[in-house]
Amino acid sequence: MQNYVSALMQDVKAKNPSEPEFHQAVKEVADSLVLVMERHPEYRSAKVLERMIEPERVIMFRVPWMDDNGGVQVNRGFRIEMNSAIGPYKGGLRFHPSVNLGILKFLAFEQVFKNSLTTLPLGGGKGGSDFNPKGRSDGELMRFCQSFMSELSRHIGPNTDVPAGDIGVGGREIGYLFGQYKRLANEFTGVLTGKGQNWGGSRIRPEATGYGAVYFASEMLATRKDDLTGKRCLVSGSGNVAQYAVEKLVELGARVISLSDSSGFIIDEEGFNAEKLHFIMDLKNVRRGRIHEYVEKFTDASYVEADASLDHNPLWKREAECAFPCATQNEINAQDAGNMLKGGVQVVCEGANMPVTPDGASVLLKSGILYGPGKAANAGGVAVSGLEMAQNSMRYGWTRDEVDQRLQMIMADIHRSCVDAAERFGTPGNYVNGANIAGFLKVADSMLDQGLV
Ligand code: NDP
Ligand code: 2IT
Repeated sequence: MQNYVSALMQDVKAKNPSEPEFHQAVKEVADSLVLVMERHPEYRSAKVLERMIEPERVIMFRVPWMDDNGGVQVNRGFRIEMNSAIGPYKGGLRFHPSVNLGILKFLAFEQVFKNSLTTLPLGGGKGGSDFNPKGRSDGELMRFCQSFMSELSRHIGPNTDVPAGDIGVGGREIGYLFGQYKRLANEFTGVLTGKGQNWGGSRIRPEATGYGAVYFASEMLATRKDDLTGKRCLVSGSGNVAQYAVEKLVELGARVISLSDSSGFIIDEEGFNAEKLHFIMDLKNVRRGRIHEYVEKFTDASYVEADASLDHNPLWKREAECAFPCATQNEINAQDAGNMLKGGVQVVCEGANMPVTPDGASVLLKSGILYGPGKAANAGGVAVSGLEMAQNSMRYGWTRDEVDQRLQMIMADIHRSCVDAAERFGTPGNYVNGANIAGFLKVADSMLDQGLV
């Protein structure tokens, strides 16, 4: 069966050159599915995985817009409609200069499995642009979003494809995108999630990814009769996911000592509290500043600038019991993973998508610590997006408590599915295999039911 994986990977690399992140995401899933394919020849003969690797549709488009100086700017826009076997395409939009086809295909592929795990009827997709929002004025952002949506609007719809936020796309951007969609389509529908509270957004959606990751970590710890109280935690990133992971960790009595951005990381040995987090949220979301500004206000904390010449990130050398990578893909390599273990880490819970390299993941898996992969651990965000869609369909909104309860139930269900699937397919305790297998089976069976489409 290893031959099946290597033949598949050869084909993936030949057909999708220069897309290393996509190859990486496919390889991880294919490796997890070896035993599934052995036990279920019907998936092989129907070429289910081969079909899942091929997006149902890829949309690429020009995004022209005018900057504040009257200069013409041209960016590239994308939407990958990966799989609609179990529901409309669903997944975020990323605005970051590193965005390209391969990165969005990796994210769309991951999204298919993640969305399947949520228990909700959500297909998988992802999109975005190589547009860099940093340093752009509100006006520039709005004009970019309007131009982006002018094209995207013809491809999406509340029963077809429902985008949301990701890196560089938060409430402000969703607002501009929604406004333009509504104007073009002349209808008010739940075509995007992560909307503002006043115009159809679900309560807890901004918090959901970070909170969900913490709920997932609690579930993992509970299997060892442990919890987060008093645990020293490292968190990377300082955006949407990181901020609400910290909020929930602090609420549950953990001591969170770090945050980062692409320029460096801060360490606050005392741990964050509500006042410090309020400062961080204002800094990042309102003033749109950099994380190093934290140490100017809280002078006991320290800042370490990122050093690209190092083969490791010193953040992950800090002593801690839990790590929540919440920045971006491949931020933890094998050396970082080894350093984490030396520093006492017992839990790695991925708020970001694919933050650990394959070599790093194999170090973590061999160690026997609790390692929750992003497609399970960060599924709370898209799950509450699914709940936002349900509320929009009903033209009704649930309370904060109702949404939070559902989120907690969903994260517990995802955790149970991963544990069960890992056990059934011979690798108990391996959440990576469990998430890939459980996510795959639901989509694969639906594809078999629906014939060759
Ligand atoms: P934000 O844009 O709010 O924040 C991103 C954070 O990550 C920033 O601190 C940013 O720093 C840092 N970062 C981004 N790119 C890089 C890079 N190339 N190198 C180092 N640091 C980087 O994004 P989110 O918090 O929404 O997303 C974070 C991660 O979580 C992503 O992997 C995303 O795919 C994933 N995710 C997000 C969900 C959501 O609901 N938003 C749901 C599930 C997963 P800087 O400001 O310097 O760029
Ligand atoms: O990676 C992700 O799951 C997201 N960016 C959230 C997607 C969504 O549709 O809410």
